[in-house]
Amino acid sequence: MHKLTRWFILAAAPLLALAAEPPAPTPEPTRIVVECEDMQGVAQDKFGPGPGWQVGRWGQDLYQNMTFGGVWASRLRVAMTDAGDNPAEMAAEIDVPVAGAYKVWVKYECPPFFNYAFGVKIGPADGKGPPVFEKGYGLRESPKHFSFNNKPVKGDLYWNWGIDHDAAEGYEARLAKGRYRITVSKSKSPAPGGARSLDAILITSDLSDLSSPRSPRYPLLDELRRANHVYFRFQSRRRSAAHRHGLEPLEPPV
Ligand SMILES: [Ca+2]
Repeated sequence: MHKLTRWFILAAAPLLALAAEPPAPTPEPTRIVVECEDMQGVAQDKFGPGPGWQVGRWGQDLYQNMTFGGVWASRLRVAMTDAGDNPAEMAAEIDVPVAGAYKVWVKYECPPFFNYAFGVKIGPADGKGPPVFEKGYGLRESPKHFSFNNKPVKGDLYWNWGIDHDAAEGYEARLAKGRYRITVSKSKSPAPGGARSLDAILITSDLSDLSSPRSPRYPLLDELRRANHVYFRFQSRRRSAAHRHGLEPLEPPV
């Protein structure tokens, strides 16, 4: 082989190797998920809306069960409370792995023409220090990401084929690395107010205007899937006496 050709091959080889490498994957955002039905303060033995926070069961308690067949609820459960403004809180502790700007999304049922006011507060888990995030959610005029929309919508959203009222509302927060306590409380709804039905909270470093920017058809659900928080629900095959006598419907198979 000619000396010059051999020199060219040797010199070009590293460049060819570089060119063949696949592009670096886009880094995934940090996603912190809290399922509302799992928060401390949710009465696990009470169902539907009550004065405190209780469990809402997919297929039985949610607004959407009463209006049409399409219902999207992460883990088939929500946290519910009635339309009142008595003090009632639920809380969870979270770890923020990296300091930065985050968006605090809450997905909840939002049928038109009502307010569903609640507050979200994030503060140090040890209680030493003021909240770093405090915001009111659930008002009609607040922009939200509704199903079948690819941009935030203010006001009420009504479908003539049924009331689809899945919505996510989110606000930015600046969080340092550390452990926090996130608290959700009932707050006074301007009239008319409706019972609250909260599915999940996502704290994400993706600051998009949409809660599920890679698949905006349904609020938040695609991001919850990408967060990949493994979930199992076990069901006993033994029927309780209430089931045998038809006093309590069986839950759908999962
Ligand atoms: Ca849920």
